[in-house]
Order: sequence, then C-alpha cells, then structure tokens
Amino acid sequence: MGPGAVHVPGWLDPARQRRLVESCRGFGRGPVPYRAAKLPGGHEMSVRTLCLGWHWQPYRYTRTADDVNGARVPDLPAWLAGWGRRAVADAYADPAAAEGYEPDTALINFYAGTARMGMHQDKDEQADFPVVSLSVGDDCLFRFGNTAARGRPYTDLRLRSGDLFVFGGPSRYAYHGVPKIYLGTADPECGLTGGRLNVTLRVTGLA
Ligand code: MD3
Ligand code: FE
Repeated sequence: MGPGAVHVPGWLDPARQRRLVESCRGFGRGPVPYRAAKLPGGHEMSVRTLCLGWHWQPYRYTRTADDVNGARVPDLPAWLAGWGRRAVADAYADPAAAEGYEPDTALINFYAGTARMGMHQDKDEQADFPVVSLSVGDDCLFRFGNTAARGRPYTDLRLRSGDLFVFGGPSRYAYHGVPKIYLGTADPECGLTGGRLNVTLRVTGLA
C-alpha cells in the first residue's frame, strides 16, 4: 500500500467486534436512521449510512440531518473517539502519532450483499488528519487507488471482520472503493451475518 496507509488485520477481537455491531444497532434506534444518501444527480447510494458528530451528505457536512428528518445528529461517543486514537497509535506503532488526534465524526456504512461503493476521494473534511476504518461482518473487496485519477493503478485486497485500516499522509486523498461484498463469509462470532459494517472515524476540521 502507499505511504501512510496501514492495514492491521484482526485489530478488533471478536468481543470488540460484537460491541461495535451492537453499538451500531443502537445508533440506528437514535434520532437519525440509517439511510441511502442521495447523490446530487438524484441517484441513491446502495450503501446505508448513519452519521455521528457531523452529518455527511454528498458533498458536505451539517449538524442536522436535513436530507432525512432534520434531527440533530448525536455526538460521537468518547469511547469511539478513543478507539480512533488507539488505532492511529497502533497502526503507526507510535503513540506520538495519535497525540492531538481527536476525531469528531463517524460515518457508519452498512453494506447488504449487493451494495457497492464506487471509486472516490474523501475531500469534504477541512483538515488532513488520518481516516480510521474498522470493518465487521462479511469480507469485502477493497480497491485502493492513487491520488491522481479514479482508475489504475490500484491495488485490490480483501478486508475481513476485525480489520483496521488507517489512511494518513499521502494516502489520505487516494481514490478508493468497495466493488464487492462476499456475502456469507463472516464468522458468526463477530455478531453480524448477512452484510458488512464499516465505521470510519474522521476529523472534519469544522466547528
Ligand atoms: C482512503 N468507506 O466511507 S473504508 C467512505 O468500506 C468509504 O465503507 C469504505 O470509503 C467502506 O468514505 C472504505 C476505507 C477508507 C475510508 C476512507 C478513506 C479508505 C480511505 C479516506 C481516504 C483514503
Ligand atoms: Fe471513502
């Protein structure tokens, strides 16, 4: 992978995977439900997303879910921000790397078996801190590209339940996507069968 992109397979043990799954179920019972974000052209994404901290809608962050029900989104829980800090320290094997890393937002993506995410860059944040990605449930094909263009060169790899990925430095603005979910591949002890959950922790740089 490119500089600043670090994959840590199995970073979450099964108990923490289950805790994350249960928490994400709970967030879905909160003020703003999981929803398919609508792209400016009118198409809906196949992924269902729930936001904490700031609400993401293509291509901006707001405090209220104006495209859903207008409710104020809940704050990012301190424990989840703490997981993000530990993830950065572990991925870079450097506790100092996490100093000052205070994620304010989580985007929680649920992929049913047919859901996909096209190649894109994450540029709506106004700060260039790393993005932390946690995966639980079915395996997926993750495509990690380059910063210049949506297409090749890219690297394909399989992400599994419990995997951590941190994207910082030059990798922060690389194109990436999820072309495929391998339905039914999750170990039931992760707490999720029949789909994939991905939680990204971000610093929006917004106030
Ligand atoms: C590389 N999510 O939410 S996580 C997204 O699995 C997103 O749900 C995918 O892409 C998913 O924007 C991929 C890995 C990921 C997340 C953010 C990144 C990779 C990234 C930001 C910059 C570079
Ligand atoms: Fe992304």
